[in-house]
Amino acid sequence: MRLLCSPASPYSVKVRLAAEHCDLPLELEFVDTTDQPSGLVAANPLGKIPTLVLEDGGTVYDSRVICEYLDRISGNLLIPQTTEQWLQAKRVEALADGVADAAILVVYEERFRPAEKRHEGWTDRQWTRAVRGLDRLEAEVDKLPEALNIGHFALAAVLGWLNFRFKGKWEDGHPGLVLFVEDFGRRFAPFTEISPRA
Ligand SMILES: N[C@@H](CCC(=O)N[C@@H](CS)C(=O)NCC(=O)O)C(=O)O
Repeated sequence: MRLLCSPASPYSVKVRLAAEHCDLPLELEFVDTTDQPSGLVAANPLGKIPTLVLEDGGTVYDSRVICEYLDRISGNLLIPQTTEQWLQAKRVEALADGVADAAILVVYEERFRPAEKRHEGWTDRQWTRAVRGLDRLEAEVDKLPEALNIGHFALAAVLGWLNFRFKGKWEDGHPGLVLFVEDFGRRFAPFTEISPRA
């Protein structure tokens, strides 16, 4: 299986951690989405990463669907099956992805919009949303089970990405999350190599 991805992308990192956990090897193809390369758009009309290309040429996106696919083919190594634990893991994943969705818009505003066209109210709104998500994750982090699941991987991916893009800006009021991401490489060694980077 080939994963179109980027070393900086939080959603790509989530999928790579999940695949490591399931012991499913992925061939990585790093893609720069800026120019919407034709190979990416052919695989995923949305032009987004991560996108998984299967042996038979079939494609899987977005990151949540890819993780569900990895869970299915690994015999449910990622997603708990009891309703209560499933709900907790999927809520943490949705919150972590939602924090990334909001904060990435702040990055894109600066990257893609000329300074005179930027709208501070818009980026403030996104950042406030991201912080509200982090506040809720801070309340949830100690309740996560010992056995790693998709919630842990989504959380580690977004916090690693915040450390990469927003160091010094997200930690206040989130000591439990700071501890979680500092400690995650000891709990799950591949994180040290895979955590978001340029
Ligand atoms: N909901 C998607 C989000 C994917 C996403 O936004 N990926 C970013 C990179 S981190 C991307 O491809 N951006 C390119 C663009 O928006 O043009 C997922 O979970 O996979």
